[in-house]
Amino acid sequence: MAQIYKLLFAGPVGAGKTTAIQSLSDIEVVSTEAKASDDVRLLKETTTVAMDYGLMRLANGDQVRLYGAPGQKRFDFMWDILSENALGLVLLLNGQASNPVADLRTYVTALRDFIVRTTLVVGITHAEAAGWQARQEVARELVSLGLPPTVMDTDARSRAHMAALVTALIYDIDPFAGAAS
Ligand SMILES: Nc1nc2c(ncn2[C@@H]2O[C@H](COP(=O)(O)OP(=O)(O)OP(=O)(O)O)[C@@H](O)[C@H]2O)c(=O)[nH]1
Ligand SMILES: [Mg+2]
Repeated sequence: MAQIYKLLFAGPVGAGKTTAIQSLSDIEVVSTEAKASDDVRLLKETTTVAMDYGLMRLANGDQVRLYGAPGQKRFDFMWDILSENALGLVLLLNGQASNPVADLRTYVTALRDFIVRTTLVVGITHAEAAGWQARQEVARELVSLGLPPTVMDTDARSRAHMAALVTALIYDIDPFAGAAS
């Protein structure tokens, strides 16, 4: 029988959550972009204020519902709402940010209950100029947090990269996904 998976994308402002969902979705993405104010203005023109929604249709008929959270801390009440019934978390971290490991800790702390109940993969975005150190440091931190060190260097604009992340997550949730049934 066809499965429906619900996944949450989270991470700091500008990490590429909205971009990732646009790369993956087979339907037009529902977004809530608004003009950024104050400190976020320095980083980007617009920011997600409530959620992104997209849908992937897999070849075997399964559907993956993709929810993107706002990066801004002041919308963190949405993180809990969007994680409800989700089967896993794709955490995107900007590899060129000043401290990706601190960003990892922030999100793992905020979403700890959800992560422990479900599963987590981490994509280092903006990785093309970030080098491998960010990935290595994030992998090390995941181990010390007692979490699986599933972390990849990615570009959120690449459908192939984002599909690799989602596939890793889905196989972790259901090792038989895609098998003939
Ligand atoms: N060079 C590069 N640019 C990227 C990458 N991922 C995203 N971008 C760009 O970064 C910008 C911000 O991406 P968004 O998808 O809006 O970021 P977000 O995580 O949704 O941010 P908020 O909604 O504000 O929290 C966009 O212009 C993207 O095209 C990447 O891996 N490499
Ligand atoms: Mg966004």
